Amino acid sequence: MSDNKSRFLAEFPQLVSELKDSLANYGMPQEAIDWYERNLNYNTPGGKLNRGLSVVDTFAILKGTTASELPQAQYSQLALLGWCIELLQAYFLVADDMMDRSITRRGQPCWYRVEGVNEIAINDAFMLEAAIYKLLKRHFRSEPYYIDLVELFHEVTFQTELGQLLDLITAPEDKVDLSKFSLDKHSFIVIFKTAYYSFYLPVALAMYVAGVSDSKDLKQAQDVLIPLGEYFQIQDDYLDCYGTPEQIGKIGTDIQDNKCSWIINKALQLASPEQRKILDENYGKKGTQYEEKCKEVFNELNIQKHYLEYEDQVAQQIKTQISQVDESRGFKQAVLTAFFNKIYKRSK
Ligand code: GPP
Ligand code: MG
Ligand code: MG
Ligand code: MG
Repeated sequence: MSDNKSRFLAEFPQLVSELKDSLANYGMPQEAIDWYERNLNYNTPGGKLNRGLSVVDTFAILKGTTASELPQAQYSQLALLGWCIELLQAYFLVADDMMDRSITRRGQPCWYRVEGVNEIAINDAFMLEAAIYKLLKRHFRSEPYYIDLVELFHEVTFQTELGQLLDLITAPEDKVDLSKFSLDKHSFIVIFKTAYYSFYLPVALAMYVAGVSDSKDLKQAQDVLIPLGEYFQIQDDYLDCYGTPEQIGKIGTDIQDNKCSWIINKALQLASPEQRKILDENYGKKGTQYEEKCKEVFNELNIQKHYLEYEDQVAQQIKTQISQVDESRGFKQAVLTAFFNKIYKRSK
């Protein structure tokens, strides 16, 4: 593991301990405190941690230094914000896995499938979200930008919920109608369900702390990070179909779940009437035999080649956009390039 990641991980136990203390202060019995601890540890730290690490990295770039050179107290403050995004992500994933009926996440059973958890996972998701505001209050209440941080988390959470709503109602379980899908609708869904919280949020948080938060700069950041986040979710859609569970830590569910994913939208653009008929008859049905039929059509259509073309084209466009960013007020192109490099051609 990189030093970067292990230093970040080393901050987490302290936060768990503070959150446990806050339950103890309400007089909660030990078994509830233990449950919360297990919820936090099972669902928060096991991922790639890209979102959390990016808060620290972005701040360092804005200050013209590196994460490893930040003094410990400052590092801890930034890492705390990073962990708040990871808590937001944990909250979303626990809930999303129930809604998507997923089996595994990060190479282990989804939380709701753990023995004895079941629907308690709903409340556990709420409590992961609540942890964000407990920690922000405790660590940032006296900062002039405290309310900006709180409002940003609220806004981005709502945007994600809007995206999730559209993701779900576009994929009804009982009524498959591929004519409801389109690449435009896909774009809206993924920008809202993924791009704001995964890409704009970490950068905007670091910008507030660094004092580089002119509305023009927040907009410049957003204008690049949203297409970058859209690209990231298209990678997620692609890997759902073509990644192995060992690679991605989860078993793809999009085809059987009738999801409006990039893959099916691309296939619909390219399919012959015969291929379209096969997709109409097999997409969104429970059963691997139906899923396999869809995958055969995707292979005939050479979806993988179209994905690589899309990737080249979007990479060019994002690089051009980054090169046009105005650095005169202290925002830096390098923040965006670092993000781009983290995800370009990812396979997990
Ligand atoms: C990812 O979609 C979207 C989210 C994790 C946002 C969930 C939002 C909520 C308000 C619960 P996905 O289902 O494609 O992700 P994955 O493939 O990781 O399951
Ligand atoms: Mg899911
Ligand atoms: Mg989902
Ligand atoms: Mg997915």
